[in-house]
Amino acid sequence: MQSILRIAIQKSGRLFEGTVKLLSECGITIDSSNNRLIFQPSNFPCEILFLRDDDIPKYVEDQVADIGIVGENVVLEKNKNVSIIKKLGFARCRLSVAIPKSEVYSGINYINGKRIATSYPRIVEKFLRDNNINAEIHEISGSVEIAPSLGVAEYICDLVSTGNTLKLNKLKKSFDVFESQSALIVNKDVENDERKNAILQNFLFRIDSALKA
Ligand code: PRT
Ligand code: ZN
Repeated sequence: MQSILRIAIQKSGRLFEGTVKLLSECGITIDSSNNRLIFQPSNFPCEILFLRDDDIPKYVEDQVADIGIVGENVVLEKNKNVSIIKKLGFARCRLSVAIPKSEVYSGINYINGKRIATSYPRIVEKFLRDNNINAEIHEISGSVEIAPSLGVAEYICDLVSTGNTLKLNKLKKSFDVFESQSALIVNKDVENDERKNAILQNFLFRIDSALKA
């Protein structure tokens, strides 16, 4: 049987365009036009799985996919048994704590005793622990920016790229918790499969050339 490498990528969203561009620069042409969940490119021995980004670390851990392309923020938050083998440079953002525009920020202890709304409870909890800050985490899965105006939390911790969303919600950044970019994750057993590993090494070589160009 012919070996193929299973690559999990985001089906649609902020990682999609950068992922397809990188794969194309690696000589892997993707046709996602007909809404398939699995696609086999004709020009590389791989299979592309289109998934929600949140599910990618688990799929890679469970060996449903051998490797995946996802944000470091999701890798850290999901805490699955996978390793980041390469940072890919696109979808850069920061996980930042933001406060109402009208407040005067005075250092990270400013958030002591407050409620922080976030979709990244694990990362934020670790940050609070490491910095001896006693704040309450209020987990929400989306539209985190409206939490302060709804009164469910004083502050938020969310991904920021341009800062426009914060501005629109009358918030401002106080400090960064984590810097993120897209990354290639692998299942630790891939290297034990000689044929898959050979395809992975070929893929990594192509990625390096693409990132250098
Ligand atoms: O459907 P699926 O679950 O796959 O996608 P998703 O909606 O969970 O994620 P998506 O597509 O929004 O983001 C995928 C990944 O892109 C994230 O996990 C990050 O690694 C990365 N990324 C880069 C961002 C941003 N920049 C970003 N700005 N993810 C989200 N945002 C959001 C942020 O949450 C906030 O609502 O954009 C808003 C802020 O943007 P600015 O430009 O106004 O600051
Ligand atoms: Zn998601």
